[in-house]
Amino acid sequence: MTAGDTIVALASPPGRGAVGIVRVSGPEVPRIAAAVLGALPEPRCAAFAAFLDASGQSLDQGLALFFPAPNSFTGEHVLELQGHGGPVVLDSLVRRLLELGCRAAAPGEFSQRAYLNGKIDVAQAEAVADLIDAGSAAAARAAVRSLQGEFSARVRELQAELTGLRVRVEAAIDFPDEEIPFIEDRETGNRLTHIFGAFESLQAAARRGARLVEGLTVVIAGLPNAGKSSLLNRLAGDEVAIVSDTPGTTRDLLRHQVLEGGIPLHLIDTAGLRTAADAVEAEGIRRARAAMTRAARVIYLVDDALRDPVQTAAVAEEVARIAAGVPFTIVFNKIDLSGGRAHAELDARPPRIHLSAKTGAGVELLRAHLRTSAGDFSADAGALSARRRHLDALARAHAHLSQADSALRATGAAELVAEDLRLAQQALGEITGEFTSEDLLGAIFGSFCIGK
Ligand SMILES: Nc1nc2c(ncn2[C@@H]2O[C@H](COP(=O)(O)OP(=O)(O)O)[C@@H](O)[C@H]2O)c(=O)[nH]1
Ligand SMILES: [Mg+2]
Repeated sequence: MTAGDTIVALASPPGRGAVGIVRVSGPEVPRIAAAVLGALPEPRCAAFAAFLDASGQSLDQGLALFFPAPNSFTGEHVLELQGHGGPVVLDSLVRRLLELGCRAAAPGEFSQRAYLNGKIDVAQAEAVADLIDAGSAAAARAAVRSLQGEFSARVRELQAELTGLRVRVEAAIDFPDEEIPFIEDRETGNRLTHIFGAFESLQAAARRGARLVEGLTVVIAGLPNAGKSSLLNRLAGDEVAIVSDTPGTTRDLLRHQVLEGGIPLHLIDTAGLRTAADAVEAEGIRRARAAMTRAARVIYLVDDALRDPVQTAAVAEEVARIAAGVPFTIVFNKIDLSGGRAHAELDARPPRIHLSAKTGAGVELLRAHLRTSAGDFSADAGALSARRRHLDALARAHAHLSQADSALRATGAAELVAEDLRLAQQALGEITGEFTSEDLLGAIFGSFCIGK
């Protein structure tokens, strides 16, 4: 249990509600409970009581719950008061608790104490925040999985396997003359291969989870006047972008978020890709290309009414230019002018969709295509809620593993292998908080809301 002060905060959202909850945590809870309730309630039993001010007058009445340390969310003594959910009533209750010696909790301080007392690790604390902020049912399920420790458990399994391997490798360093664990034997390589496999499946699950939370960036690109801004407006269901038949109208990146199948899609409309008329347009085109390389999908728009060779060449050039691994969809727009039929060729490489941004014909085909391709990772199969921070740590650990692997193959130098394995393990430890710096912890918990 942390010997510290006793903190108080409103645990329910501010504003009016049927019930408002005030949470108190810390060593002074028994004294404070006795003062505000007249007596300390039985552990873990709901007690109906009046909440008293300094002169013994009732501020409110409601339920009181006492969770003695260490069996509470924070691991400290916790008191929960459930009163009527009016801002004035709750404010006077919180002020009474401050008067009794509590301190107002900082953002995320309850979770931070839970972490310090070994109740949850950092990844689980983050999952609490992600669950509260979940924007879709799939994101919420992923957060619950991480909260229940699935993500942390898989990180720890990997840690344990790395430890086993390090023991072997370090024995080879410490007892070079002994016949025991020989670094270059097949067993070491096998274990490393096995760890790689486990690693990649965890990375994939974390990546899917991060996408559920962060959403996907879909960039709309193409030649000027192809109808990119019209398509953005159509998908947004709103006049987000200026549509004009003057080429070069859109110069800056324009962003708009929509939900498709519960996944946030960040649509980006870009400047038309052509030889720029001026410096501003050139910068717009540079930004458009940069956005394309980072996109989860690029929608490349072509004017179906203009079946000219320039356009065909431009498409081929962009397909070649785009970063490998960025999925690409070609959309043939303006079928109302060309007389084309709204349809999708999803098996083509890249997939093609024929539509009209102006009339809306075929736009549902594009929406469905975006939903399915987003669904590839949102299918929720084992997605674990994860953040950028986790993905970065996993990527660093993976890089160290690869280095260990090549050191093993190339030189068999046990010292190099050992050091990379140690660094891989340390990067993994950052996820659960084992090797996380104080500053990083402060930043993580500080981003939570008060009362959490
Ligand atoms: N007939 C027809 N015109 C369209 C369609 N989509 C866009 N346009 C027109 O094409 C011109 C350029 O559209 P805009 O969305 O500004 O293209 P951008 O330069 O790619 O952003 C405008 O005059 C639009 O009204 C479409 O599906 N059918
Ligand atoms: Mg435009």
